[in-house]
Amino acid sequence: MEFVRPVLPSASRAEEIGDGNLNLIFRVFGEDDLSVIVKQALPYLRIVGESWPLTLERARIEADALALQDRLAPGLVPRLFGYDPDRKAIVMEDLRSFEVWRAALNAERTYPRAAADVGRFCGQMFMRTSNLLGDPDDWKALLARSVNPELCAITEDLVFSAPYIDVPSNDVEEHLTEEAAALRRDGELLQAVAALRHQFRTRAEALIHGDLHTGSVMVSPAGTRMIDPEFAFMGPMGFDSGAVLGNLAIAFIAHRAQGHRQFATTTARDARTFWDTLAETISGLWPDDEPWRDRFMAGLLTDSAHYAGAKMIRRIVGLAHVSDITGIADADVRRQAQVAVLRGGRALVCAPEVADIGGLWKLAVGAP
Ligand code: SR1
Ligand code: MG
Repeated sequence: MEFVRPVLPSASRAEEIGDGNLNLIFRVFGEDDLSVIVKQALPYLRIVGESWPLTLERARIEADALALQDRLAPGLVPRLFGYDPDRKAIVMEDLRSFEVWRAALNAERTYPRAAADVGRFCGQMFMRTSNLLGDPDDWKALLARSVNPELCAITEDLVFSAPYIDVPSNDVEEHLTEEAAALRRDGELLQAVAALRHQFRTRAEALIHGDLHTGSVMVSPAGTRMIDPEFAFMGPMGFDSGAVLGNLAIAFIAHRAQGHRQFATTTARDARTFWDTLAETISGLWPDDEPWRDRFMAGLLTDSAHYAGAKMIRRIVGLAHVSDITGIADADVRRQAQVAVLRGGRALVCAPEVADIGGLWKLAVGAP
């Protein structure tokens, strides 16, 4: 409690509130209904246990990323109040009046600002941490201090490798045994995913969030905040935009399977709004002396499609699943949604190129 006192002098009580995959999360209360969040890294992966050790350095990486995001995309991340290097703990703003976007989507609650805010966040971070703007020496310094090998290794494994091999860490529902085996035999898909993994490892385009699924976005009527940037590193921009689009496609497919047609349409609209706002933000920041903006955007769209596909597949046959799908109680309906997510994911990963956001969405969700 002591290390929270400089930020919240009346701190008196802590409550564990997190059920995340990696860390411990506490809400610390003080007087007058004031509170802060403390996020503490454990020396292992929480979802697996002590058998999967993990660097505590991720807390420092997250604190650094939060500070930079707050400067470059103001108002779109929680305020960082402090970082305790001994306890590997971050003290930050309590977003008590917000909810997790994935939970809101599951419950069919609409937040009109969310998709545009996430698009603006991505556009600002992509451009302002790319070497298209600013001092090239600063960019190289950012590259050097943002190396995040252990967390990247988790993504390389859980997104680009494990779902395509038969390993015990995969969590595959029995009714999907055949579909999972078919993925492992699909030569075209295996080649495309291997190329994507290589690109993820080698394309240092910008400081990406690294885990920007709908569970990493907090929403409220008044604003939106991106949380949990512990996977941040200098990587391909399309990995973040693909995460957003892939997770919205999962939400769409889950609602469509359950007969919630109207809300499914809302998630389709969110996907378009996200992309349009991202494109507008990039356009607004694009330097006048770089005559290849359209070419850049076309490449980003195709990359986003590929990464979206990989993110969809990993949530069905990999280790960590998503409540959009696991929350479907009827096994037949759940299976129908799971198969559609796998099909959409494959179509995206294997697409040679994508012409526009409408084309990406059609590949992702198939017949409307
Ligand atoms: C084992 S950690 C599983 C996943 O949780 C995080 O949110 C990342 O998506 C990671 O891959
Ligand atoms: Mg996370």
